Amino acid sequence: MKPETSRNLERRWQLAEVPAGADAAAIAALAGTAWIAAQVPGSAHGALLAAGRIPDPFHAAQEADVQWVGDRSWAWRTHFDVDTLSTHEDLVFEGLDTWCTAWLNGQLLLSSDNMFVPQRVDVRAHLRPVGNELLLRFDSPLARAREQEARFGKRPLWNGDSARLHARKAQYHFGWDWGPVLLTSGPWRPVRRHSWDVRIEALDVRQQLDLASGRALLSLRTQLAGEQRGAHITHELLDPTGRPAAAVEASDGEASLVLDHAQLWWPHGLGAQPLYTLVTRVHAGGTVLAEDRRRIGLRTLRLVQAPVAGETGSSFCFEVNGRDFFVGGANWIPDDSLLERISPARYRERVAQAVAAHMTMLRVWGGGIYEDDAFYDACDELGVLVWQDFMFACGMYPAHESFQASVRDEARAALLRLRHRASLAIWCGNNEDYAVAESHGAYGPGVPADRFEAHALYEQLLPALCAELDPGRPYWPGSPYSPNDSGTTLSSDPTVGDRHSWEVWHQQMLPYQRYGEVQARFVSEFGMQSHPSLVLLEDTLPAAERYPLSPVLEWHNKAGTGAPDGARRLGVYLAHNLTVGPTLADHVYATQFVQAEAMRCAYQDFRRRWQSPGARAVGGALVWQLNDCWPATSWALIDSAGTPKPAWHAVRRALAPLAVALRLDAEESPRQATLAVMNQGAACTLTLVLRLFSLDGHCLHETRVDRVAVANTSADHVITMPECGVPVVGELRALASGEELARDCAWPEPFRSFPLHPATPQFDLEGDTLHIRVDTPVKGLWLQAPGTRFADNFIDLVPWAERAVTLHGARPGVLRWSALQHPAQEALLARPVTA
Ligand code: BMA
Repeated sequence: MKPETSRNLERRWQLAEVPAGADAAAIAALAGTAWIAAQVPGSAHGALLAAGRIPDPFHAAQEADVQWVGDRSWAWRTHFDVDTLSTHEDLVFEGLDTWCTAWLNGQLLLSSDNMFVPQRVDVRAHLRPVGNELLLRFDSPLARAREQEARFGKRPLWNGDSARLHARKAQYHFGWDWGPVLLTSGPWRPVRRHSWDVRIEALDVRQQLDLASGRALLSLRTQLAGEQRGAHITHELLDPTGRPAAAVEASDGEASLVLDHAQLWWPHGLGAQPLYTLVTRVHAGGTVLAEDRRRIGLRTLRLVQAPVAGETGSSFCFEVNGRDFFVGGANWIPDDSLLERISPARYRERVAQAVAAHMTMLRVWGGGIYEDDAFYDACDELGVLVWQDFMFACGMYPAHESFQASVRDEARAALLRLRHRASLAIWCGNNEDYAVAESHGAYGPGVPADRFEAHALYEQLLPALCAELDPGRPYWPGSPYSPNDSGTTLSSDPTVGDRHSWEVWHQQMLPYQRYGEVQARFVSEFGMQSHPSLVLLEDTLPAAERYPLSPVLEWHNKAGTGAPDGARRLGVYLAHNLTVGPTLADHVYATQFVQAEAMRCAYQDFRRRWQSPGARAVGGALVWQLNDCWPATSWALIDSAGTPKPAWHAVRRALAPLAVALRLDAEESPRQATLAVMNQGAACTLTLVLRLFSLDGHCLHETRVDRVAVANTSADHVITMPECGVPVVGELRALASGEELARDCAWPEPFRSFPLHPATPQFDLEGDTLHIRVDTPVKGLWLQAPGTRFADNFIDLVPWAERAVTLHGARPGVLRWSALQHPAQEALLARPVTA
């Protein structure tokens, strides 16, 4: 018997347009000139773009010019030779997007219709030593989805063409309220040749961890395929430094490993992320025939739904290794419309940006994909929990027999691939499908269950599969979802389950200052739009379109159902809060300002309600959305060029292990100041310093109070302030042993009603540190310089209190800065060196 080998077929691929339904013979008969070079993994759009056959759909409004690509059928081909043959010669297609027929040397191999289901075909009988031809035909996804829709019925949905509900294809490809319509097709994940006599078909690793003794018990079940006579299985566990920690031989595929002094895996901020490597080998006659290596983290995780002291309902909190914590995080969408472009380095960079903003959870949203391994690797390594939706979003999906069979295969594949991941925290049935059903009277109190067919997926099929294949992990039917045992609750119940708080932006468009009123036990979505960076917009918009509300700028804001209304909603938030200047730069700053302020309020007010043990009123908050898939005006904190917006800095400050929030009550008399302290860490004594300034920069008042910040709590300290007689800017700092640990400022609002004095900030660069001083209060100082990253940014400043910012990357000679009521301008930093 021979060891298995696996080779990606990634070379010599070509692409050609073919008539709908073309068979292998028709494809083989195409002229050589019909073919262009293609990449696998890849998409037809990607190949056409590389060959210069289509314009860049992200530029200007060129999305419209490439729509024909999604209406056509595309053939892919490659040729390969083989040497010696094993008992089994498989072609493995890790992902085919979406309606695909495959032939090898003219022989039909498969037809598939679900991009999330990997396919494996034994092709031994069809192989020849040289010149094997593999052909794939991908049909127009829209045409095929519409055929299904005609057969099974049109259904209600939000976002995209209604036919998408019948396509097991990333739903955002059909267009979303932040993304273009790009109906890709192609082998989006690797195609490989797998030669084997025996292989590991499945490996189940279950852990029991005794936190008191530090002892871990791993129960391992291995399932093999192929010739098993004379084969035996061993498992070796390597510790996080790569040294052998334990080993065992399996009997009948079963084994267990015991590890004393287990090193625990933690979300970052709470502890380290040690990853053990489990190496499973199949041996025969002294040879290793097959091997599986996976990294696992040892930790317990619970979803806690317990009473909340003094309130109705129950909490929704995550607890790792017996320690509960406020989960600050974000929703994750695919980082590009063309999936093949998201490199492992890009995944890593994006997850690292979440970590740098102190986020501990990313929700892989149901309208995208079960993410690439590189994403979960980054989450495992950097300590980010993953809320994993199954891939359903914003619609009333069918649940007929063949659809369920396809979903079963897809869910099984996702479960088997991901269930060993330390980062994986929870499986979730769908995104907002209950809410869509509710809005159509198909779900809710007193409505018969069969009005909402897909509840069979979310309440039967998926939980049953999770219980079978990954029983240790929580399963949640939908996001949002409120358990409705009593039959009286809806998916927007703020006292139980998770909730999407869209009263701000969507629905009644509440002022963002009122986020505190639209809380929930776990706020799994909320958000505010802004433009991407000016640099990205200048890249995206033709010169004549670089002004506020230009048609092409609006093209890049997809928000709205039916007709886009993003610009209108954004306009309301701008008008309510600011006076906006006339240039595109002013508009970018203004939208980003409003988003940053909204996120500051939201994260602070949600986190304040973490409170104390037994009273975890809000267990976490995930912003809609972390990232973008193209240059867009959207709710993202980071634009599609990877540039963090001001809101990212606001979130970073609000989620810091120790954070403060300041609220000045302008209406009460005597005036009150609420000093909120959110402490994720150990108990500490803080000096809270509150200073009040007039808008023209005089310090009117200073108070210092010492308070103990109890470990893992959020607490409000209310103090009475003197009557100052004028509008004031407040600055709250938390000091420990003289060192500033956290800071927040409060301003008179709405901002547009309180003109600020013109400021002349002083910038001094000393090594990597930028020292900034102002003579009058400055709100939202935004610093930019090409190639430079600012450790802190979008900063509020009060007079003469210097702030120091560490710079990474290029040391700028010229700094571009803007601030509230201060349009973008430049400051010279270093005098040119003279001879
Ligand atoms: C949500 C998400 C997305 C959408 C976002 C913004 O609820 O689930 O469907 O993009 O709101 O509207």
